[in-house]
Amino acid sequence: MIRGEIRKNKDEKELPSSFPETGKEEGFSCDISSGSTSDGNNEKKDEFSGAFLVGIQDHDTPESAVKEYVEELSELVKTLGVEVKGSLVAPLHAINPKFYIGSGKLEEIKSQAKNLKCDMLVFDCPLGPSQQRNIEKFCKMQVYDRQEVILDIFASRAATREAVIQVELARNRYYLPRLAGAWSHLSRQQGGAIGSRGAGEKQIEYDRRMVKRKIASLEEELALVRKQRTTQRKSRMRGDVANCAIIGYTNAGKSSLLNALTGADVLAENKLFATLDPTTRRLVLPDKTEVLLTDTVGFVRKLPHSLVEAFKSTLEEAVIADFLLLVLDASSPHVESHWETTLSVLEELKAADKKMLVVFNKCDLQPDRVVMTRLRNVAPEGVFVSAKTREGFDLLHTRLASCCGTGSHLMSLRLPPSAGEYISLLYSKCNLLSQEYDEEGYFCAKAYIPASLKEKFEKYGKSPKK
Ligand SMILES: Nc1nc2c(ncn2[C@@H]2O[C@H](COP(=O)(O)OP(=O)(O)OP(=O)(O)O)[C@@H](O)[C@H]2O)c(=O)[nH]1
Ligand SMILES: [Mg+2]
Repeated sequence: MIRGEIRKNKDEKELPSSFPETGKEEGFSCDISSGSTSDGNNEKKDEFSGAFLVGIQDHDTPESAVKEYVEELSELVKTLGVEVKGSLVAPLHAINPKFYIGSGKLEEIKSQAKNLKCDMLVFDCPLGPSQQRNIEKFCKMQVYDRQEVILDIFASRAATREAVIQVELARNRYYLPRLAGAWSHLSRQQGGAIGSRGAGEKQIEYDRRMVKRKIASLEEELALVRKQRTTQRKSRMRGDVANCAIIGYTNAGKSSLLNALTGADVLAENKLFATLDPTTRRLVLPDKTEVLLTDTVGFVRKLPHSLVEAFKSTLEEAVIADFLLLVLDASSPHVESHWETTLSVLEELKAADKKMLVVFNKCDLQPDRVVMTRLRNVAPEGVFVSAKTREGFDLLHTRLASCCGTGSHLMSLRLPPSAGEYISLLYSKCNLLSQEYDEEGYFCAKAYIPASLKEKFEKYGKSPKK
């Protein structure tokens, strides 16, 4: 693991013995500490005894939003298996190139974290490689930023070859600029004349070359896997059936909805990023319209760009779908901001103007009528469902059918005995309401025909019998 290697080398460094004295700065703390960790992935459970979180309050972000971000960061850290013992919000007037935040605030963070026996500091902002190193030296504890936490969660979730390569690629890209700090102690130990290159410097260059080579080979491997995915996708797209991507914030219930609608058995858990790989299942709606539903990776605020890049082919499921089913967790107090984030990730993927069916899930967990009315006002076209109780599924089916085209069409047909292929299509793909053979041996039927087949059947259409 690259991080481990960097850590190992970093730990050999001498750490400064004195710290700058600075005054306290304003700020506030939010109470997100928790005595327990999520029962999800325990990758880091044994590595760290506790995490201290640092939220960032800049001019543009309201206090309530900062608190929400810290709460979410807490969920992410707990997903890693690390207990969150405390947090603090640091004000940010201007970015301090050395520590990102002011050194006085950092002193306060260090002391609070030490008192709570934390050995992991997690910043809710992207830290530059040297800022991360400087904070580690200053606080004498391991420092993570939100991106690295998300990368680690993805790494622990990746199961298929494609997901493993994608995550490894993102992690290598993240750590490449961070290699410098790992060996700088060797350069310092060597001293050496100006112009000569220390052992540390040579080692960094060697490591950089290795990581770059690794990135190149991962990119090659990913290109191969993607080719296979594209072939599978093409065969899926060639059919008459509409493609719908289920998208939304992580933990909104996308996989649960796919399972409840289609009887699939996709892993649905109370964990962030339970799904990394897209799964496609066929759904036959009550009017016999068929639709292919694809479950996708969840979105989150500040999704690391390296991950968006690496997961592009997975995320592209949303781009290539005929329409999107946007799942929102109606029971979350942050449902509106999750919606905004989802839209901004879609914008990044250039899929924001796709036809979209908004679905509020987990309605069984939202007893507050006021909240429901507010959501109804925000999204009058939204469908309110529960993947658990199947409440709202009738309307969801109808809306899905209408997204698949103009829905299905009621047609009266008269098919000659030679049109056997069409008759079997009527049985298999349409909702047959009535059928009879007339005196000339023609098959007369009244049926709901899916939009995708309407044109095909039109030549046998006749005006409905009175
Ligand atoms: N009560 C209730 N719980 C639900 C409902 N839908 C999903 N859940 C629960 O919410 C949690 C997350 O569900 P998932 O289906 O894994 O969510 P997801 O959107 O696929 O999550 P990621 O794959 O992590 O992005 C699980 O514990 C589900 O059992 C619902 O309608 N009602
Ligand atoms: Mg899922």
